[in-house]
Amino acid sequence: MADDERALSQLQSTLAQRQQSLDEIVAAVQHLAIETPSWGYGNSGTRFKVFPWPGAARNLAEKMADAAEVQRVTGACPTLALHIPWDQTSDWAAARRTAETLGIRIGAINPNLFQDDDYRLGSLCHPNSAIRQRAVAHVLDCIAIGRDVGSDLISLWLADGTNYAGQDDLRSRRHRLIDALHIIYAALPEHMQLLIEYKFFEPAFYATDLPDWGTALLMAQKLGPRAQVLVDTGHHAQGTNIEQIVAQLLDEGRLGGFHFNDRKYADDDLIVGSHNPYELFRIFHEIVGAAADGVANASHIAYMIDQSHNIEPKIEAMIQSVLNIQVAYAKALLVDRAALRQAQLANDVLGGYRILQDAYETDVRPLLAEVRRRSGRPMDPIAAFRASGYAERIAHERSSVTVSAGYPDA
Ligand code: PSV
Ligand code: MN
Repeated sequence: MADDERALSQLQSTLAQRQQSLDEIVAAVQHLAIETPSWGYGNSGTRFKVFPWPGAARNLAEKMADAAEVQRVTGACPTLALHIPWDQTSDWAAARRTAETLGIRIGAINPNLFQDDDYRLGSLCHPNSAIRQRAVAHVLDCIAIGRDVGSDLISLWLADGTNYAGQDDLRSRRHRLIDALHIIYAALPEHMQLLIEYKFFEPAFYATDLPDWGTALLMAQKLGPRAQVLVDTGHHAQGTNIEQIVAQLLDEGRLGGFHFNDRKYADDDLIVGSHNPYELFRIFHEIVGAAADGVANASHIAYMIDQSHNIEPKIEAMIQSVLNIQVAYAKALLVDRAALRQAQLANDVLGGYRILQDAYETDVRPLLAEVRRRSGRPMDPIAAFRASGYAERIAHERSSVTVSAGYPDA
């Protein structure tokens, strides 16, 4: 018996003793869909320097091709998020067909309300109504794009805020935001959801208009059930307990989705799970626990990656994020929930902690190998990507023609 098979059958008997099913866990990981961002395939960087990556995608077609490659080796990334106007195109029906031909679909549409000169003092919260109207019109255009491409998600993040106390009236800005969101929500087709993303600072350094999950939740509650909160894991102050936010939003039925990435300091947008894999595990533990308790919201979450790389190879970094997410999710699925409940009921402070540790410390590589075997995907997606020659091919092909990158920093 090979090592992986032996480890898997050992795990299977451990799980059976606890009335957990290996097949169900494998199936759950197989069904975890993770959306990748178009902007993660193009050249990006910091305000100091953008290092061009050989073969980095320069337009929507190339981003779709790269996303399809990630889907090919992982089987976990069937959709691609777009940012408009970075990914603007004149023929959305054709873009939709191209995606489908490549074996993927277009996912969340992200209206870009932070790039134009007009938005220096904000977009939906700008003091001038003409600029607010322009910003609303852009979101309405994005809703129309969503309809054309068959997407059911508008993902809204605002850079709006102020840099100095007294610069603008905080409550007036809030009222402008509420008014604009009402217009946007009213324009959503039945099947579409509005995800509201928050971030505590940057680019605004004094008061961001959507700074935290509480504000985003209040907005969602004012709008209606199809307005949901999006948690970007890089958008909190250091030390914030993100999994507790996740638990609260699940309980309110308002956890719309995630932008996964990791950070050491601020909104670093690094590979998911690269710095704090335990936090990612704890987040999934809350979701898996809520699902086990029958919380409906837990099975309607849009899992998305939002990362952009400075020095990393783009596609490999994306695949690595997907693999790290699968590891954290698989470990969360292994938590012995019946024993955990017992420990909690018995006020056994460290008992509960040890049950989580036991799952976290389990080597899930044989389990994930089984997921890949059953899904017909390569055992080692990064090795498969490297062996495919795709990176070399695009580096060659994409160096021969110059095309606009559709990314602000490029
Ligand atoms: C803002 O920092 C953010 O997280 C939003 O989701 C934007 O759409 C994205 O990054 C742009 O890279
Ligand atoms: Mn984000």
